[in-house]
Amino acid sequence: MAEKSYNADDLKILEGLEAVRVRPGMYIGSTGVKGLHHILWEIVDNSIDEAANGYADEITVKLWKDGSASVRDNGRGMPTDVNSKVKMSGVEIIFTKLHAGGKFDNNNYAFSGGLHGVGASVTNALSEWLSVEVYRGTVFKMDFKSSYDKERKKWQCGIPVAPLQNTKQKTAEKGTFVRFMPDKEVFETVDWNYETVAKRLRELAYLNKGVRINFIDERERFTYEEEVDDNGNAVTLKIKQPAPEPATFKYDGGITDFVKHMSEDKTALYAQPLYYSAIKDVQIKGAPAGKIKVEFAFCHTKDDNESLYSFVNNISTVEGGYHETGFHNGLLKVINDYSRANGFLKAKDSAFIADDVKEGLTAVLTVKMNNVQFEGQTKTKLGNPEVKLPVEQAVAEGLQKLIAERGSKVIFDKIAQKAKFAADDRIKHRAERDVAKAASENDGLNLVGKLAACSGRNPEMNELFIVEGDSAGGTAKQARVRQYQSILPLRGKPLNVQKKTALQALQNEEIKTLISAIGAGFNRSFDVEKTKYKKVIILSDADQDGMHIRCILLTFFFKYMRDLVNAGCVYIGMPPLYKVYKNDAVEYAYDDAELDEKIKKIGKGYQLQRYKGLGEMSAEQLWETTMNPATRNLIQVTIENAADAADVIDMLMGDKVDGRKEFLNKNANFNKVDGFIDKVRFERESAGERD
Ligand code: 0RA
Repeated sequence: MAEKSYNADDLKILEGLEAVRVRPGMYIGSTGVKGLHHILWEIVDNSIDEAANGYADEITVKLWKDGSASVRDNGRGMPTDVNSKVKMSGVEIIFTKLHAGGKFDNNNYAFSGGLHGVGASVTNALSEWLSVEVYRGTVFKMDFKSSYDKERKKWQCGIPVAPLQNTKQKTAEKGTFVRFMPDKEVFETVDWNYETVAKRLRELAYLNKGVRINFIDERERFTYEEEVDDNGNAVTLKIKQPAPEPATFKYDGGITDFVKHMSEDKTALYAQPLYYSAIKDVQIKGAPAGKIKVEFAFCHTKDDNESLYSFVNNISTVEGGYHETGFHNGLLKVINDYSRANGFLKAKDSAFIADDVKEGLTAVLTVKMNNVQFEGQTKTKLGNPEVKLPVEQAVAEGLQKLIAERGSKVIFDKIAQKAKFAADDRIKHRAERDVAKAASENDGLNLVGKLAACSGRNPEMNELFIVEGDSAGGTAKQARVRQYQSILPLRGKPLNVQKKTALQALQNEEIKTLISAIGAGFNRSFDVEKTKYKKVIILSDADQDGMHIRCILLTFFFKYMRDLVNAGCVYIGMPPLYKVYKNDAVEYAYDDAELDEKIKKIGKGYQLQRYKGLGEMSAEQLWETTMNPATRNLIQVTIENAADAADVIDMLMGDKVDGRKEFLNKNANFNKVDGFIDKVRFERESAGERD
């Protein structure tokens, strides 16, 4: 791409940073762990834009010991010249003015990272400090700081310590380095999650072929063990764990490599994924005529399910949207035409429906465009209807070109054959829906002796606890408030539905019971409006088995009751890991960090109990720590967590021992539930009458 002339005069200026400090949620969604990572993505996105437009090919993200994070790229370096209107350097504008940057005039970059897109200034506003270095012949430096101005009763955030300084120190390097310390006063947690960062960086590397992305995590990590000293007192040992090795992500095959990776554990019907990319015109309502870049890669596997990862401007659109519809339409149209022309569909056969061509489809779809509208519960659904047609056209045109290529007939024959099997199966197995319906309706029959149902009939209020083990189930039954809490104890491990068909799943007793208990159907007939519980809470032990059970259940919900997850009705209960006590004083700790805090609170001579399972708790303790809405911790499951659950099972139970060890090391603290979920604490005025 030819360099466009660009300087600080092109940077647009909007409003001040206090607004961000006053209402962080407006800019970054939440101040939980998601919001925390959001301010890192803002910085990463800038470097990705620089790379996507051909100016940089290496990005390094580092998590420092002190809790700060940094992003380095080898691009052109942020503009260091002074904007003649505002008399500020480009760097200062980028970090102190909202929405500043080349992004919004669409001149400097063809397309750039969307949703995030609130700009690096938001990261600055929500950081204790931020420092920038630009390497352009010499090293330029600038520091920013946030503090509370007591006199003016106002946050001074992201204030330059001094103007951009040219240190005159010569450098052969090029690019930008940004390091910042998230503000502990803003965020509920400032604990970066290794997996979240690694997963996103890997994804970005797939989406930006050839770009090398390094990830270094230098933070110290500890685990705690209890021991009894010579005098019989409990002492807690703090044990330092090794930091993970630096990781590098670089994929010369881009999304084709992504598809290969996604189908690694599956049996592919053809070895090389199909790939195409095209640029189409698009006319978004209320915006000037524009372009949309459509890129996709896919293969078919022997799986029943579709796994489609779609992205808009590098942002994962978990909830789908019009680009996915366009993709499916294009694929369906071409496969239908091909199948008619090549005898896979006879004159008497009706055309395939989308589900038929989706079976076993493993695909990545990415679009890049301007004027994106994100919708949905988690703002991960593409809401621009105008996108559907150009995507459909790009896909149809791409597949037709691929069909015309030598050797590809074998592949399309396999796709058509697979669709035909799926269609036949669909027609034969209408029965499935009837079975599911029956399972939903015969609650009285199925549940005797298993479910301790609540007496209340208000789904808004009602909670279903799915409890690991009969004995913990018994304790939970004693602990509950009968009026609105139901207990479903699980005997052993539920069926892992990942590799099972819907019909096989329905033959499993535990699963039937679960479907009956929730009472809203199953799979395609699932209707979230009918759920008897607005909170379905998974309660398992804080160990590997417990994690496995949790993942199996999440996989089930993801696959067969996805709308229940989408509606935010699925939760993970968090039993405490420790009890710290002395005489009558009792404190519970839900993770290791909290343990330190609670030990300090109780003081010298404390005793420590580490809970190994729910079964070790009395009904009173279980109520107080895990079930009482006023005091418990619940984690609301997001669709992303549920989607990840199947991968976690593969890792835990599969034969790749190395992956498992690594995963367990990184997630040693099981109670943090795979890390990346916002913790919610519920308050309710009255907890109700207990049994
Ligand atoms: C706009 C123009 C120029 C560079 C950048 C943006 C730029 C921004 C970031 C943010 C992180 N890394 C970055 N790298 C580059 C070019 C300015 C010029 O050529 O004068």
